[in-house]
Amino acid sequence: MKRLLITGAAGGVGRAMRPRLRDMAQTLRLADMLPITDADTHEETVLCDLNDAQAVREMVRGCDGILHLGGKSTEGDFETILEGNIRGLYNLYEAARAEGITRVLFASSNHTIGFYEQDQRLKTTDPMRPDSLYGVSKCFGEALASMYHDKFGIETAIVRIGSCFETPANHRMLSTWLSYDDFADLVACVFRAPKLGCPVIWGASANPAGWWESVGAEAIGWHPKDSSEIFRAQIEAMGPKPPADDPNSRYQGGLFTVEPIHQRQGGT
Ligand code: NAI
Ligand code: 15L
Repeated sequence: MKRLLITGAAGGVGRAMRPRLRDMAQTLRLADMLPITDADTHEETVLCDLNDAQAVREMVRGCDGILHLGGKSTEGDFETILEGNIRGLYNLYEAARAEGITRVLFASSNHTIGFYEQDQRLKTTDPMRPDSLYGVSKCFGEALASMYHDKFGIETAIVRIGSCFETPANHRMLSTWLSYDDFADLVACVFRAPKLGCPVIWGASANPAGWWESVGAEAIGWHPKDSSEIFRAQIEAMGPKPPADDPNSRYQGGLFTVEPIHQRQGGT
């Protein structure tokens, strides 16, 4: 691939992906609303707010694929989510359509299904049960990706990421953890597959404590290798698992299920 666009490249996952995706493309185009000042020679940077349609069009121009990580990544007020995750995603797909880009990896989230309880085992075809406005925005994103596939043939890997961090941080993440290496392998499989379609993929490592049926990515050759179990002793040493009625033990989405509806401070 000549040029791979990474949106949200200033964020945690974006920073972790940059070195791991070094050989995915001749050039990595790193985009974010925050400046990135440490670009390497094979990288170029673009400052872009996803809410700005014209800027998004320029951001995607000349790219061969899009790893879409940008947007509000936790619960927030509706306007912020509207700008980054709803209008922002619409702007991204419209720009991709106009510029002839046909493959995207969309970083969706486990918060599309966060109100399922932790003793439930889910398939990607189970109905959504979002736990937050953030989760609802990812449901919108999944629907938008599906429509752009059916109507315009743009292929998207809809990856419902669990918890993509260096290490799991609590008991819940022993079930949801996605290692950076497994995610980078998935990105490679998505952009190298001869045919992708628009699958929903559980973005989790091979965690024995996992809740999600591993479907959707076998066809493109992705088999996660890491396991959260190597961190179990460390997590258990931090303290006991919260009681069964604690949201972090009861619901797959954990504490997002008890987030209030936030109001934007200081007007719009
Ligand atoms: P992050 O919050 O560290 O990074 C997101 C980046 O998007 C930030 O650099 C931010 O400046 C940028 N951004 C936010 N609004 C924007 C806008 N309107 N225009 C342009 N850029 C904007 O999040 P992280 O952890 O790196 O996650 C990356 C993606 O993966 C996000 O879409 C998140 O929702 C999704 N995800 C992450 C999970 C995780 O465990 N890290 C779990 C599930 C989903
Ligand atoms: C997400 O969707 C968030 O982006 C991330 O910050 C974590 O909260 C993750 O889910 C999680 O559920 O652990």
